[in-house]
Amino acid sequence: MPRTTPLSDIRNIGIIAHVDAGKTTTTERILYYTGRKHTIIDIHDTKDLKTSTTTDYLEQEQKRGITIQSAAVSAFWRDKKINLIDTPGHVDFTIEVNRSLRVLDGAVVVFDGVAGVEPQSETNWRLADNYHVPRMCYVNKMDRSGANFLRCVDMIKKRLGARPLPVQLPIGSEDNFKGMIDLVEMKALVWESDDKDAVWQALEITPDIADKLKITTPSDRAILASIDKYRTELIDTCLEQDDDAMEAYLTDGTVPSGDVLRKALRKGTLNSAFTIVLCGSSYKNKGVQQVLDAVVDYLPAPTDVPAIKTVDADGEPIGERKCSDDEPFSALAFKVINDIYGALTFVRVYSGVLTKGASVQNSTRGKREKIGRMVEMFAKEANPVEEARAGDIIALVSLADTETGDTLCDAANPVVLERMRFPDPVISVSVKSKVKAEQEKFGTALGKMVRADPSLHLETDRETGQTILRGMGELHLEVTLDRMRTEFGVEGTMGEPQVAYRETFTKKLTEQYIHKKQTGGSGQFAEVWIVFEPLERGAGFEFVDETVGGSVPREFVPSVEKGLKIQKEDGVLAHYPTVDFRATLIDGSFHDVDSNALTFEIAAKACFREAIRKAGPILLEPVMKVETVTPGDYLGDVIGDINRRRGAILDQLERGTNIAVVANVPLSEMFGYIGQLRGMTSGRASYTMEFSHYDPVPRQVADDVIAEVAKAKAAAVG
Ligand SMILES: Nc1nc2c(ncn2[C@@H]2O[C@H](COP(=O)(O)OP(=O)(O)OP(=O)(O)O)[C@@H](O)[C@H]2O)c(=O)[nH]1
Ligand SMILES: [Mg+2]
Repeated sequence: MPRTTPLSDIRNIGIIAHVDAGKTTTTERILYYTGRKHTIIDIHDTKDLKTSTTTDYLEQEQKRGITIQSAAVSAFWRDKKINLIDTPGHVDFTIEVNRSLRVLDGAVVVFDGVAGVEPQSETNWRLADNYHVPRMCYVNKMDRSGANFLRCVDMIKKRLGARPLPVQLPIGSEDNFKGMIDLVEMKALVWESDDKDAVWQALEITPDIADKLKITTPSDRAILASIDKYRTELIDTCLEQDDDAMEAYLTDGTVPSGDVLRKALRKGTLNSAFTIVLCGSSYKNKGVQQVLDAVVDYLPAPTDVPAIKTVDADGEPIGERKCSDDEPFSALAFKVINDIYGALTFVRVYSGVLTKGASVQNSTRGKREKIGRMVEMFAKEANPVEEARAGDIIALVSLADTETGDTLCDAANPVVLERMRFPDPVISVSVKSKVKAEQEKFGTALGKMVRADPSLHLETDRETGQTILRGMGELHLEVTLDRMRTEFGVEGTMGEPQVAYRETFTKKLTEQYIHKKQTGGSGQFAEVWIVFEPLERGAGFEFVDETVGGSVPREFVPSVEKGLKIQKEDGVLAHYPTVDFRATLIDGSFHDVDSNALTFEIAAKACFREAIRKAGPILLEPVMKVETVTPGDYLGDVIGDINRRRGAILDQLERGTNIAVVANVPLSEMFGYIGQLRGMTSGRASYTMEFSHYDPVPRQVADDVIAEVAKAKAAAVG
């Protein structure tokens, strides 16, 4: 079967933003205007579960009016195929943005025209930077009271450190938002009404345009008075991208045509020289078609982005795979979900062609996978396909061994593609089945949830036997348990949320340990010398082998590493994992008969236990970056409360008519914050938080934590 859509006609894009900026609302309109559906469902109409938007189809999404999992849809616009992923804005589900950006070629960043750049817009922007994803900005909600386009553009410059380039200017705002000036074609696009089928007129821009369109607010009039200034900025910026146009302009003043400008805007967007900014109101159905035009005109096709890197076993880049049907097959699994059809593994094909029935290599795990059913997903709907080609995003049904982040490839031409990075969970709860007899079913369901979400971790507390689920936040854990009810029919209960503390070394030291046992005829023997030293925060754990002359036989070195890896999970202070240190095996000895993998593992474990006790162990706690948005009247109370929570105020920013207080606060002090904040501000303040870093816990507090843990363990065991 030949290719049906040329690669240059494909746009794989994501919609990313802070919570509630209007991503799903915009996606819903995109599906409507591209003819993929015939009605529009609004977020606030789904709470009774009778209807849902296309992408927020989970019960939990409908009820809460938020997106929880990213959903893929596709549509055609001007003969281009747009594969679009609607992502969640809530920080608890940041993994969904992370993995989407990993496989997408471009992104539309949506902003709330009133709030401007919010914390998650910033976090997602940085993620897109990390993955080098070209993007464009869309200032939505221009109809809301307090909307201010230019303030938002300014925040994009200051808070995101970007170079925003408006290609549109709003005509009016709030109730009187009428449309936008198209600075490329120099036309005023004016909508007749808010109706979804209302059409716009493209009017000439005349000096009396503000009067003609009945724009009375002074700031809105000022924008229309500055059209020439923004048009000049647009032309100048475009000329930087196009030498010929620049020359023509300098020689005889030739003003670049719309086509020349669009070409330059595309080039500048692809090389991230600037970020174009559009405006609109998705809810009032104004500007969405223009967003689609911009996606087609400016965002990259799969062939416009650099070829995907291939890596060695340590993750170091060693080569690349071009996006082409003629290269050997390679794809990255970026998401696994449990569906009525079974496990669905979403893959982005980077090169080659995959056909149904093929046998491919999972090069990450060294396993073969047989490709059975292949489907193209449209939100929750699965449409069978026979083949997938470079640039496609599809789902594979019921793979045996493939997990998120794995590479699938042609077995004759194996490669491993650049890996994905996952956020570390910071909060944990104990979970169990509500019905005792269903413990096993509950465990299976939990296993499936964790497999689908790499930002969840599951472990068993060695002493109490409790099942501990770690995640990104309270909402994340709550939603996970609730989804197990709706998706697997099992009900669970959860304990109080706990902070995921860590332990670490503060001193460097060398420790020797000899493991020796004589039982009857056979014995056990292993000796290790290990240097332990603290590393900087966030470094995790490093193991280095510096033995010479076979003092520890080569085949037993991995056992030493394994022993340390197991033992470090159970810290000496309060059983939390030990992090940020290096262990260097420098020497040891063995016995021809009595030494084996197990004896070296045991010796390493004991060596670690002895060492950390002497190494001045301390407790680390997750510190969150908290942003509280409050009306000015309550500022003093909000700050006082943050101080009481051991918070450090970092900044105060204007946020429309409100003030945003930015602070670092230990996670352990944030439980119950929302209730307190609402009480203090008559419900008028809100906050968001995300993990920032780990810091040492102050002595007094650490003593309490350690005592608490000991007490809880004693109670659970007893
Ligand atoms: N006034 C106004 N409201 C809007 C606009 N776009 C979206 N909204 C409203 O904002 C709320 C949030 O919209 P969503 O589309 O769910 O936002 P989202 O970005 O998908 O949110 P998450 O997925 O939870 O991060 C809903 O109540 C929408 O009706 C707009 O252009 N104007
Ligand atoms: Mg959404």
